[in-house]
Amino acid sequence: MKEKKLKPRLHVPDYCEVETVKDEGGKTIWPAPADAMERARAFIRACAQSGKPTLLVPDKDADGLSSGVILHRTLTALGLPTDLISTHIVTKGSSIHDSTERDLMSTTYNPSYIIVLDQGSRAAPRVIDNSSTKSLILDHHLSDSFPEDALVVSACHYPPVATTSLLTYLTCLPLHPSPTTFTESCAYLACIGTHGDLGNTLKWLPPFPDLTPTLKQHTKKAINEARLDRAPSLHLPERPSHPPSPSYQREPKSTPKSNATRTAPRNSPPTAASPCCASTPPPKFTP
Ligand SMILES: [Mn+2]
Repeated sequence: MKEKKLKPRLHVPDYCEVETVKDEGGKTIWPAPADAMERARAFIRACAQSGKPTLLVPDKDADGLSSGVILHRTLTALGLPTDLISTHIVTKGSSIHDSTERDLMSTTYNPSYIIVLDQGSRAAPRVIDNSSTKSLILDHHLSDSFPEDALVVSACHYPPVATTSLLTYLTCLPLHPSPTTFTESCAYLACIGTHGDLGNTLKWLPPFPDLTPTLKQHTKKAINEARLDRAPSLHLPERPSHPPSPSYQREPKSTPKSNATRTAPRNSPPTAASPCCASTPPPKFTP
């Protein structure tokens, strides 16, 4: 009597198949408000032209590291010498808001510009205690509170919520003198970061950009292997000639294989409104 046998096949919507937020003119706002992205571009341009010490603070997972590399390549393409760009990886178990990290970032690098990527946010004092340091935050973790005096571009309220690497890629794209060259050198990073956070079943439907050529060139297999290894090919910018230490690719000894906190996010596709931003154990980089 019941329709058990005739049950229609359920359509499981893809991550991208959600209602988008529209502006007053009915135009989709994605991956973040256009004016905020323009302000970020102005920040990045000014930073590149400043000739001053710049600090990148990416999260230590595939999404964060991919974002960092995209930004590093953008800044250097716009003329900032590589020796002026440093990268700080937050100590395991700490956040950028901890006083030890704030002191480290301030005293070790004394940056004029600081760009925080994929770290999550909360209400906090300035990113570092230096009133002349300019701060930019690119993120997609759900938050309405941010450090003081920072320029914030967040994708968190604009479904399908973009990853930070995708947000960074789309923010940087118009800045490049040669968009084709930029796409060739950075689109795969947006793919690695995005698959790292959202899983490898993502269909890349609009408003996500069509990165079919990139996914054909690098293959989903290569991209997924890279993100599962926490992007071992993503050398941090300041040490491009040094391959990651073996510990970068190994599970920490204390992490059992069945650890649910690690495996669950991989098997449970996140929703567009609530992206998976599961943190993974940090790579062993010493800045
Ligand atoms: Mn992320």
